[in-house]
Amino acid sequence: MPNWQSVAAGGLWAVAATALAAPMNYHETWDSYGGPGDPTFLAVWADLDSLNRFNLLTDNDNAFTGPNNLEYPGVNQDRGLINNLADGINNSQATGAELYPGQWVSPAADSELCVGMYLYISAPLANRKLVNTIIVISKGGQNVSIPKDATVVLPEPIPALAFGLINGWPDAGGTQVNYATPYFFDGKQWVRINAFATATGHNRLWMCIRSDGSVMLSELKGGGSTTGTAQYTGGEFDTLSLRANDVLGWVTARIDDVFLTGGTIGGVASPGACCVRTALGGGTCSIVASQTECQTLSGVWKGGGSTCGTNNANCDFCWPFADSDDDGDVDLDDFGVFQTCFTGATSGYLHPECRCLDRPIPQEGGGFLPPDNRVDNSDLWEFTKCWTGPAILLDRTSPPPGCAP
Ligand SMILES: [Ca+2]
Ligand SMILES: [Ca+2]
Ligand SMILES: [Ca+2]
Ligand SMILES: [Ca+2]
Repeated sequence: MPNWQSVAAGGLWAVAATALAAPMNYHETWDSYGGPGDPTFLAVWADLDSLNRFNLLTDNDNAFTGPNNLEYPGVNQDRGLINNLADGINNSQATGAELYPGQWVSPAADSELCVGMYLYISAPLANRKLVNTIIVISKGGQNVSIPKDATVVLPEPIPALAFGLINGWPDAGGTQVNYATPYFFDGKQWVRINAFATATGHNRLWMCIRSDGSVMLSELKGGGSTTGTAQYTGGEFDTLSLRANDVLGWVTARIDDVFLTGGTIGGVASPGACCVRTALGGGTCSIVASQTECQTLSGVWKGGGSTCGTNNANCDFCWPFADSDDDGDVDLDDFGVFQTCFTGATSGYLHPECRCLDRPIPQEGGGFLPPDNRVDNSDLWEFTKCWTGPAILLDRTSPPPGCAP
């Protein structure tokens, strides 16, 4: 005979759907900054690994959006900038971007995450081999440097993907031959893109990442795209960075219209209600920091921003009714609970918790009548439809046919 007070909490709770915000729409044109020393500019785009900074160029030539763009000035130096999205992208000019401070973004199956930039290269083809310019999206501030050797393959993927013009590498014979070839960093290595080339003047480079690991790489100015495969597929990107170098210091590169769009936004724990069943029909509700914390309590997460309601009305401590002892399965122990509640044709519950076992009554023509205030053969039939047997977990999100857990 089960003891109502000692029925253990536990079992595998179904994971509630995570509420998703609108897709990311971040767009940096540099135009709102007052000049190279603007504290806002310095704060949003911080120094990268103590590298020299890109210049913030206050002019409006070359068909960039005015009045500013970012310039690699053609010096023999590594230069870079980093935008820690986790600290907020609230200084961008993007409409709505300030809605997502402290977030990360991930590609979603039905919403690819795209990152890109406008890239202007001053040099003619013969000198374009000298400059390297990349955009990096990464997790946890992971850095991707511009290596001296394109053949390096990391043993494990690092949480970063990058795309850009990388031409300052010698071929196997020591000669620099890659005059205009974009490269893609897939998390483990740099992959040469042969499907299209960059041009002197304006280029528009896009990298669109999907949750299945496929990555579309495009140059939209001259036209051309190809598909790559990411070795890092973990998403949760929180950092955007830009790097450039030039092996001789001859080539000016300019960057504008950096964007980050699409994907799935998440990462900031939004407190919500967590319902922990301690016995059939009863339990506790508390506001916890995250879905993860609720799962560690073996509770049912009601979603970010949810509340417990008056007298925990937002919790359904009857669910799933058939697993009365909350051990995940529906077996004879649960049937024992059912027996203690069985009233037959007599109205009224033998214990208050027995209301959980009084189920809606299916009708022949479809539909249900409401529970009838007694636990009888009709309820037994509903119970048996959820039967799994000992130690076989009831899949609460995909229960056995006819079972309404
Ligand atoms: Ca601009
Ligand atoms: Ca059970
Ligand atoms: Ca009934
Ligand atoms: Ca059991």
